[in-house]
Amino acid sequence: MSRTALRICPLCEATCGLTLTIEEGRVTRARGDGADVFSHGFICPKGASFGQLDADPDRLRRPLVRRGGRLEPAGWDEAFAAVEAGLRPLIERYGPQAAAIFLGNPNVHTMAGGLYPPLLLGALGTRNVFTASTLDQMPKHVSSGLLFGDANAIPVPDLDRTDHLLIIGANPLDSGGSLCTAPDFPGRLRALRRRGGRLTVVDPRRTRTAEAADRHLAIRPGTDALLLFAVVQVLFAEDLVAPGPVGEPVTGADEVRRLAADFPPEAVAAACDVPAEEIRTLARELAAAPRAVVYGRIGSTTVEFGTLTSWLVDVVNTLTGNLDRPGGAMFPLSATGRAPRPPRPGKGFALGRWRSRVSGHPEAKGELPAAALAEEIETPGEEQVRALIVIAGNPVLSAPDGDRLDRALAGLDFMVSVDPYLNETSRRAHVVLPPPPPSQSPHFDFAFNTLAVRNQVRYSRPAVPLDADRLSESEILARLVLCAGGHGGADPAAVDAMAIDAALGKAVADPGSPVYGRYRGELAAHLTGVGGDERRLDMMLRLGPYGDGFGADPDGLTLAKVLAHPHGIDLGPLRPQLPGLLRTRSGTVELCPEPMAAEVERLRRALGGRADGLLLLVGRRHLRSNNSWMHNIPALVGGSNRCTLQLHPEDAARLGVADGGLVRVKGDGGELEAPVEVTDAVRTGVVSLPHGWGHDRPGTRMSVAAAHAGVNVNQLNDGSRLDPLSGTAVLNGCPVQLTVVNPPATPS
Ligand SMILES: Nc1nc2c(c(=O)[nH]1)N[C@H]1C(S)=C(S)[C@@H](COP(=O)(O)OP(=O)(O)OC[C@H]3O[C@@H](n4cnc5c(=O)[nH]c(N)nc54)[C@H](O)[C@@H]3O)O[C@H]1N2
Ligand SMILES: Nc1nc2c(c(=O)[nH]1)N[C@H]1C(S)=C(S)[C@@H](COP(=O)(O)OP(=O)(O)OC[C@H]3O[C@@H](n4cnc5c(=O)[nH]c(N)nc54)[C@H](O)[C@@H]3O)O[C@H]1N2
Ligand code: SF4
Ligand SMILES: [Mo]
Repeated sequence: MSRTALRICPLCEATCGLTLTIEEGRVTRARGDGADVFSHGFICPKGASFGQLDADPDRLRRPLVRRGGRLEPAGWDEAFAAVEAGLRPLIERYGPQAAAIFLGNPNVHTMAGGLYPPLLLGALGTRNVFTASTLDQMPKHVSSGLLFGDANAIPVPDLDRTDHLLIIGANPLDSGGSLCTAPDFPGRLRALRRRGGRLTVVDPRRTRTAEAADRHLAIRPGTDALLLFAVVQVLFAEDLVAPGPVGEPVTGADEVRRLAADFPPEAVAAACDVPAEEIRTLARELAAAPRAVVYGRIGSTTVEFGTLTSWLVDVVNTLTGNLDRPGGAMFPLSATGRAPRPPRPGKGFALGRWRSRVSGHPEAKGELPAAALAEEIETPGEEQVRALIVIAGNPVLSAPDGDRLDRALAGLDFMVSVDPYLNETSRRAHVVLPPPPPSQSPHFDFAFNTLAVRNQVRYSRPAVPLDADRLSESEILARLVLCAGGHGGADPAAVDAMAIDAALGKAVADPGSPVYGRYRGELAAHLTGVGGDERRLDMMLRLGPYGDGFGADPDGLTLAKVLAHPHGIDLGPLRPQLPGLLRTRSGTVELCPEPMAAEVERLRRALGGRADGLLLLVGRRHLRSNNSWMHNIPALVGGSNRCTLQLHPEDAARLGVADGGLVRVKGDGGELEAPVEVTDAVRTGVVSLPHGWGHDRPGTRMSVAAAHAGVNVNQLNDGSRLDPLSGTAVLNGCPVQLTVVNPPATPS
């Protein structure tokens, strides 16, 4: 007997709707859901491998608990008892800072990850909060915090309506798009060009996205802030700034003009290795296009000037009149987000409210740099980190200097991992709590709906019933919250009940809320859903911008209504959100925030350029991979080795190495050996090695990945280079030296 079930794909930010074929409780096929209101049937090879990923025999089924040094299968009650017994005495003896948390990328891809980590942080009361964001998009949060007063107000390119898209350091044809949720990115870019629009890609590599563009600028890594400043300079110098950009209150444009004066195209061309005339043309085209937008991703954030570059992206969008305008950079309005309110000054965004203990790194958005986790564990003293909770993270491979972090983890008094795999990080845990596979989990995109190029809402219930010996990830995390607070024996439903009570309490006290003045107990009684997580979703939908307001708008959204539309509900194209969205103290878009002005000094020093001769390392992503955890699926790792060092033919000739030869790569933090792939897809002076590989540590249980181990690029990085305002690790544009181990792999 076979049946089908709908499921939103959790494997990348595109959030495609899938139709799963299910036979005897197993997913045997995954297709794109042609009726999905957002993805219209699109699917990629990762989504098509959903069944294999889901049924991977190496996925853990039962918790593991360390006994006498060995991780052994255990029951759930025993595992949670071990967590409480491991965690609580350390917190009681050494205080809340003794516990740290690391939240990895899949937390933004699971429903539980969107609901419980804030409660866990509350229960722990620690400032030692580390996430994948400081290996990724934190610079964008900081620039949004400074510009708009809200670190989560990230404008996305209005892909379907723009006439000119400038992509900086993103390769959505392989990544699926990021901080821009757009299923079928390739189709949307084709549509842009079909309607006469232009696509420019700035990337040191000729990526598949660059190949699909009208123009590709192979910039020198790490210099995009200079290029964007030159664009700004041209906009002002040639009087191309849109009159009254956005028509909304913007302050600080004159200061930006003064800062940009030092960066005309001729001054930055050599450092960027992009001709001045190209930069000038770019600025003119952006200004001339009826609707244009600049969009930056990993190559614009995990770099030396990440926050500055992220800021300049939106400065250009603002100065060309494209901020908050159809076809420009717009703010999505998610169904579980905050309902719009009338404009008024906000509290603004504060940076560095506290600092890390060892190196004094400033916090950003309540987080400390992931690159500083190892030293916080290693360095003795008051408030040393002794216990660590890792949820859906593999920092031993994803963060700088994994060997050091690996040793640090081994020295912890207690560590728990919530992870389906025994991998490079979870192997160090004292307790591993495995969530169920995606087919047995519900799905709602709390994070990506706030970044989607079209407003819509979709929810998937589990496609397959939860196995009797498993717990949902929501229950696992709720029980962790209880353990962290020393209430391990309590009913996990109490965690959701408390969260609902607190949120409704706030809503009924808010004069702007549709439930103002009502009784929260009465509202809670109206909530539907099979578990606490679904009831919380119902509440968020009903209080959200399209919600029924618990009866105030009978046509509004509820969980029941969303469930009645299994292919989703389209909520229309993005709509302008300014000035109501602003939370700055001035109530304006603060175009020249003080910390940015200070960063410009640092940028000016970079104009001199760096000592040449060194090669600069950048990363890359492959359509069939996803960070560190999809290398255990035969269908996704088959074919030739993908963990190769790409090198331009001229550099290869200079070094005397041929395709397939072996080189030793030396970075600030260490060295490794990798096979060379000679290709003119990377520019001269640049080499590229992907991340997420290096599956050769003992004690893991990922048999396929171990047979395709590759090397860990982050071993080249000692983690000392950070974008200072955001604490984000510099993962791109790092200098490396190559020596040839095995020169020409001449075919014999
Ligand atoms: N050099 C270099 N390094 C990089 C990057 C780069 O471009 N270059 N990119 C950075 C970026 S953008 C990111 S986001 C980070 C990612 O860094 P991490 O989040 O640390 O790494 P992932 O490889 O995504 O690991 C995800 C973990 O979650 C587990 N997992 C998978 N599904 C689930 C689930 O449903 N529930 C739970 N609880 N766990 C699950 C996996 O088994 C794995 O252990 O890496 C960063 N590191
Ligand atoms: N298939 C696949 N999809 C993924 C992932 C994956 O690992 N595999 N990871 C997911 C995650 S966690 C994220 S955050 C997103 C990331 O999504 P993207 O940012 O689109 O992904 P990347 O392919 O890393 O693209 C970054 C590009 O920046 C370029 N670059 C490097 N340095 C510089 C520089 O200094 N300047 C400029 N202009 N460009 C530079 C690189 O050559 C690369 O092409 O992808 C997500 N989707
Ligand atoms: S593009 Fe992303 S969301 Fe869509 S099927 Fe592929 S992995 Fe899944
Ligand atoms: Mo990421």
